[in-house]
Amino acid sequence: MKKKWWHEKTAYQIYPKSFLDTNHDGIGDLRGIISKLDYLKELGIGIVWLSPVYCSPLADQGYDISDYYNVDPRFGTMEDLEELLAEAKKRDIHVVMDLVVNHCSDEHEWFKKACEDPDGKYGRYFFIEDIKDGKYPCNWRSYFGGGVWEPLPGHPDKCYLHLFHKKQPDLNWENPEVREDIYKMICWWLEKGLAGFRIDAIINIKKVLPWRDYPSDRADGLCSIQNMLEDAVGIDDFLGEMRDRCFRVYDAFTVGEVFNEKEEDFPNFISDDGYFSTMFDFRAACLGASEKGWYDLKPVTPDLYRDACFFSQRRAKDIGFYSNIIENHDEPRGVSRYIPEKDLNDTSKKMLATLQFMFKGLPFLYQGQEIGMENTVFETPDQIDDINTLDEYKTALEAGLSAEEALKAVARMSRDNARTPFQWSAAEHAGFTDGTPWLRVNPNYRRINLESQISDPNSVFQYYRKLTALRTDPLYRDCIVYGDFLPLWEDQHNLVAFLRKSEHQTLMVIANFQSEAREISLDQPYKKLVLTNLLDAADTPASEDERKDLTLQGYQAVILEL
Ligand code: TEU
Ligand code: CA
Repeated sequence: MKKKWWHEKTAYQIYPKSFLDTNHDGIGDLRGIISKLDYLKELGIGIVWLSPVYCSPLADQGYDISDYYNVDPRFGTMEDLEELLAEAKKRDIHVVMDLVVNHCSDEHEWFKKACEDPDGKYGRYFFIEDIKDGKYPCNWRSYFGGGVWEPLPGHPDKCYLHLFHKKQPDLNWENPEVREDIYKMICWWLEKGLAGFRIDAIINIKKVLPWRDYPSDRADGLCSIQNMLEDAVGIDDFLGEMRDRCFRVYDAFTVGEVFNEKEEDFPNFISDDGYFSTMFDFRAACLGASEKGWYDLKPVTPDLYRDACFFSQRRAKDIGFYSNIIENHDEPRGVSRYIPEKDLNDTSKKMLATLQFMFKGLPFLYQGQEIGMENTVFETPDQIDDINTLDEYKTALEAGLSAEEALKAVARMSRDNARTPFQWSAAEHAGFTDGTPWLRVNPNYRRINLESQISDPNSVFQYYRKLTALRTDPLYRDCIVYGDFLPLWEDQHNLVAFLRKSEHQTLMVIANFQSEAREISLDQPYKKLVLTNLLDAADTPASEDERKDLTLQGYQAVILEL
């Protein structure tokens, strides 16, 4: 694996709508982000990914783009964005934006023209078909519920394809003109000084053609899109072309949002000559998922969590770098998902953070993770904003759950958990806005907020700062960034332990993923306690015995130099 400038960085995802509002409209904006660049620098961030700020009706919060070349006025102006890029550059922060090209918005010019003339040039930008005898071309279920076909506005005998929401018509990648327009747009942004892109939902660009049905898997008679993804062949041509025409020319940094790639394809995605620089590791995020829907989610145990992370560590090996996450804007808060509620505290939060930073790969924080933000509470269904959650709520009701049960079930997984405004302070609306926030602030903001953590040396925030600093510390950098991953004691219950090993150094990471203390005996006394999440155990003990026979408290994590 060739070394790259970005390997040593820590990355951070901003969900602009919920980051910081500066003009009282209750919606986060680019000026808010600019004002917090120093904060991100202080946290040790070197790469920032902005979720979409392009013009959009916000049906899916910006993942439905109506103009790829402009900033939505709700987020600011193109001048604001240019200023953000320039100010970030001054601080050695590389900015990447979201590349959403599986689909656009139904309010995009292309789609409007397609509706005007389905047989013309722009009709071929989408997948438009005839409705024959009242039947749609195939029985796939959209990710956000219902079928993937929708009657084409103005043409009741025709329909168009949308794998996501009906306001997100899929772009036809088979059409070379579409690809040319997309590449032109990508290069235009890279020319502007963007470091690269996070690439949305990209596995979906290749469809199985001609359209075909698969056996239905729910009472609605439809089938999961998963079926067609397994059958689809030929995505490599598209991804290779995009890399060669765009990313390679500008030496761009790219991170793919890739679910469900085929095992044999993995090296093509993130090896030295891969389609992307890196891709997210979603293996833990997918744990417990059920074909039936969120209401049927299976619990995630510490052992399952470990096994998922270790699987990915082994798989990436020397091939390339995964981007490691514990959450993002599509997931509940990682601390609420992976730690039992009764054990959710600063120590357990720091334990998860330690693991994320000590696995091989690029650590990707999601806004608010660094202060230990938790899932929010939903008292009534009308507090749900997210289209995905609303659909899952409906699915749960249809499956026979009571309204109360359904709400409880979807609350665990709701994407809104991650989308509540950033908790800057204990002031009204958590200091996010002095207007009315677009989404209700998590009621726990007086307990969990940045302001109180900045001044507290033992806070979750200050612990994250230690982790980002460790990653660039000349004493450990080489081992943490490039050291081999070697799993330990996988037969043990509720224990996540491994070595990171470079030519000159071995670090041992042990996380006691349970509330009970546990004893661990090493073969040799370790040399140095590099970091622990326990407040009163920060110094390396003098006695050899204490450095050989360890007692780890509940949720204690240690990084030891051997
Ligand atoms: O997500 C792609 C995706 O596959 C999601 O449907 C994901 O499985 C789901 O959100 C989990 O709950 C990307 C974006 O990250 C997401 O925010 C968008 O809604 C989606 O694409 C459509 O653009
Ligand atoms: Ca605003």
